[in-house]
Amino acid sequence: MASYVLGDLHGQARILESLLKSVRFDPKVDILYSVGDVIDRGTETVEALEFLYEGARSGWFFPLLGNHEELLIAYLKDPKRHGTGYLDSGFGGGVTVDALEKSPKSDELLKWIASWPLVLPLDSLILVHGALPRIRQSIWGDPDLCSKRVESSTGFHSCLWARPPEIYPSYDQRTVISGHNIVPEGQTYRPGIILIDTGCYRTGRLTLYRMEDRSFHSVQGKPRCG
Ligand SMILES: [Mn+2]
Repeated sequence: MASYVLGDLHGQARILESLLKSVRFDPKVDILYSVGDVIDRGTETVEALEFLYEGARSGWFFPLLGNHEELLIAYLKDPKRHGTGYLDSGFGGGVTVDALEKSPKSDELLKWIASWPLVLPLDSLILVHGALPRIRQSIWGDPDLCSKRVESSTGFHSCLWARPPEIYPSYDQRTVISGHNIVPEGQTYRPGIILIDTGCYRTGRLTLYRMEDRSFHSVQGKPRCG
C-alpha cells in the first residue's frame, strides 16, 4: 500500500495514466492525493475529471482545490465578470468550459469540484495548492488560516495563489507539499516545503510524490493543450 501526491495535471489524462502505470498504482490498495489544478489548458480535462471522480467515489482519490478550479467556479457563477481573464489562452479555461458543455456528467462533476477543500492536513504532511497563509509578522504558515479571508498573505488567497518568496513552512513542523509554482523536478524547495508542479501542460513532465519513502516519480509525455 502506498500514498501518492499528484502535481498540477492541467487536463493531461494520458500522461496521468502513464505515470500511474509507471509506479504500478493499484486502486485497490493505493491512495492518490492531488495538489490542485487538475483542470484547464489541456484537452483531456473532462476525461481526467471523470477518471478521478470515479476514484473519489471508490475511495482512492482525494482532491484539493487549485486556483484554476476556483476560477472555473467563479466564472460559472458570474461569466460576465470573470470571462475575459479565465477563458483566454493565458489561463486556458475556454477549453474546459467547452468540454464540460458537451459532457452529460458536467453538473455532477462541477458539484464535486465545488466541494474540494482548500487545504488537506494529514498526519505528517499538509497539502495546499499555493502556500499556507502566514501567521502575521512571522516566518511560519498556519493551515487554520486558510478558512479565513483577510489580507492576501494571511488569508485563503495565499492557499491558491502564493508565489515565492511568499511561501512558508508550517509552524507545527509538518511538511507542506504544494503545486502551483513550477519546478524542473519534484524537490524540497526549502526545509519543510516540497514542490511538485513540473509544468506538465508545457513540459510534458508530470510528477508524483510517494509519502512512505519520500520519493519523487515522474514521466515524460506529450502535452495536449487547447
Ligand atoms: Mn495553480
